Amino acid sequence: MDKILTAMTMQLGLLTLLATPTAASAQTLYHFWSAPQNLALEDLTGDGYSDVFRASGSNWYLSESGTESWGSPINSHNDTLEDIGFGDFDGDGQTDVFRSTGTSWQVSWSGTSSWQTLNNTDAGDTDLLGWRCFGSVGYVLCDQVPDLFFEDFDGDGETDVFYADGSNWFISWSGITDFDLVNTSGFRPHNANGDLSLLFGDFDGNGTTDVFRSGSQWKVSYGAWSGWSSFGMAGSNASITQLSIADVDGDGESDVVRMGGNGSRWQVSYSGGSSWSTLASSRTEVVDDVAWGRFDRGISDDAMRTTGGQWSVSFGGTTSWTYLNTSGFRL
Ligand SMILES: [Ca+2]
Ligand SMILES: [Ca+2]
Ligand SMILES: [Ca+2]
Ligand SMILES: [Ca+2]
Repeated sequence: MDKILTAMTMQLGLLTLLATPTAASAQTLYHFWSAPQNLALEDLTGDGYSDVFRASGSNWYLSESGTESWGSPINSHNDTLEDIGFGDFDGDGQTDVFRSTGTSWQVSWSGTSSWQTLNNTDAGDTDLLGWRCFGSVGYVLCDQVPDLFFEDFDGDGETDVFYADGSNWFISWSGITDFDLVNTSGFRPHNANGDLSLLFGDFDGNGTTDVFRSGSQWKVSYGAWSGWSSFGMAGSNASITQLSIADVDGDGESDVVRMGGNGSRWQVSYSGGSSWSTLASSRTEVVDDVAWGRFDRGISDDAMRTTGGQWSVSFGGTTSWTYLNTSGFRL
């Protein structure tokens, strides 16, 4: 996710309370986070196909399986993709929608219910977005970045909530428990400068989500509780922003896909352990141009793109682009 989408300069005002300028004369630049994509691919209906979710600012809409028309709104919430997260917190196979009010976490079951309280503990006090502020000459730069991440770290089929405070990693199991301290690490999904620095995937295929670090030697924290392990992992000089995590061969282990910065092609490192091989040639889309979902009964993740008033899919990221739907709404 790109950290900077909107830049606003604000003089001393209300929002200054959110940051700590390094000097009284320093000007503070705020980069407010906005979702990198305007559509989300989530299985809210629980049939195994990804649905395309859109939030208009007053309503939520769903294109079932990405092939159906939008139809009537599934809900009348005004929360947009900047304000919400996705996970299956009750493990019924239907993705639910999450938000934080700042004092509690709330869930809209399958995206169709009213907001219900999920968590009122100290965990629930944590917000979806946080600030990273750092000094430059004459300026303090503040980037707003996601602070909560939604993955299944114990493999029970219920999505858990991950939070890193710069010293420790915490997980709220199924989003309903208080934060459990699971690891001691200064790494955060976005670092002190607000740059993306961690990704998530299941690289050993045991059903628990692992935490991934890029670099010349990739490293993984299994289940977010183990120390960093480089055993069996490859590495690359590719920027983490050129990497996307998906299971393109459907073996249950997450693969690392490189999009951009290496010619017009996509490359793959299977399970993050093999050296690069070509996944698709003549492929110019970069990470933010695509989203991964499931659009057929195959076992691999499929890439979706939105260009020219049309949605199309590359099955397993390898096939040529195949028509999915006609829509002017873009990722
Ligand atoms: Ca659910
Ligand atoms: Ca879980
Ligand atoms: Ca795992
Ligand atoms: Ca795989």
